[in-house]
Amino acid sequence: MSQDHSISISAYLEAKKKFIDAALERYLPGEDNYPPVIFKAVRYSVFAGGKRIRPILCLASAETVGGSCDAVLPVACALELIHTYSLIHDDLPAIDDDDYRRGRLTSHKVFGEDMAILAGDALLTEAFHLMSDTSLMEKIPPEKLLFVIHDIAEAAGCFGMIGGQVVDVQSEGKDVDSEVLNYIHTRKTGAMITAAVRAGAVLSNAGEVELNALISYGQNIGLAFQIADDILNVEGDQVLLGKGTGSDAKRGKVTYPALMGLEASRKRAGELVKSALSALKSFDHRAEPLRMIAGYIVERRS
Ligand code: GRG
Repeated sequence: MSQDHSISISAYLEAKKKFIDAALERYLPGEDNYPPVIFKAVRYSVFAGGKRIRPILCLASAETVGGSCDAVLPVACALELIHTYSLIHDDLPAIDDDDYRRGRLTSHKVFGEDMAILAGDALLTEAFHLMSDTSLMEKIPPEKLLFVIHDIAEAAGCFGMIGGQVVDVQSEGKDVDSEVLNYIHTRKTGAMITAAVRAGAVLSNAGEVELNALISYGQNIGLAFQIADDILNVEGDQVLLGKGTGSDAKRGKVTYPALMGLEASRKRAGELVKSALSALKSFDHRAEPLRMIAGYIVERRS
C-alpha cells in the first residue's frame, strides 16, 4: 500500500528554518565576546530573518539520497554564513548602496561601513572555520568533506559568485546580451545554490547518477531563483520583500525583465522549473521537498 508523504511547502520550510536557526545560534559566538561590535554585527545580519533557502536545499538534497540532516547541518549553516556575507557586501555604498535588507536597516547603516566590511569578512571566514572543524569527521568521511569545502570555495569565488558579481557591476548601465546575463545569473546566484544541493548529496554518499541529476536540478533552480528575484524587483511587495523595489531599473542593472520583458521572464523561469523537476524524475518520495522547493522558488513573494 502506498503511503501519503505529503507535507505543505510552508510547513516544510518553516520546520527546516527553525532547525537551521537553532544551529546557527549554537555555532555563532555570542555578543559577550571581545570585541563585541563584530559579534553584534555578525549576529544582526544572520538573524535578520532570511529564508535560509541555501541550507534548506542542502538538507533536502541529503534527505533525497537517504542522508542525515544532522550530519550535513554545519555545512548547510556555513552556506548561509557565506550568503549573508555576500548580502552585507552587496548592500555597501560602493556596490548597490541599499539602506534596507530583510526588513531592517543594512549592516553599514547600523554599524558603519568599516564594521559592515569586517562583518562580511568575518562571516566568510567563520563559514570555513565551521566546515573544517575536525569534529565533523565523526559523521562524514574526511575526503568527502574536503571535496565539499573545495567546491563551496569555488562556487563563492572568482569562478562563481564573485565572478558573477564583478560582471554584474561592470555591466551596469550597459547594453548586454543574454549570454552575459546568463553568465552573471548562473555565477552570482546559481553557483551557491548548485553548491548547496551538491554538498548535501556528496556528504550523503550519493552515487554518480544521483549526483548528476541533483546538479542539473540545482543549476536549473539556481537560474530560476535569480529570474524570480529580478521579477520581484520590478513588481514585488516592498513590505514582504523587506527591501526596496525598482532599484535594478534605477541602477541600469542587467536583468531578465530588462532584456526580455516580464512575460518572457516568467515563461523562462517556468521552463527552468520544469527542467529541474524532470531531473528529479528517477527519485522517490524523498525528493518531494526538492520538487516543492522548485515550484516555491518561482511563486515566492519574498
Ligand atoms: C566583496 C564588496 C564585495 C562584494 C561582493 C559576492 C557579493 C558581494 C555579492 C553576491 C551577489 C549577490 C548578493 C547574490 C545573491 C542574489 C540574491 C538572489 C539574493 C537574495 O537571496 P535570498 O532571496 O535572500 O535567498 P534571503 O534574505 O532570504 O536570505
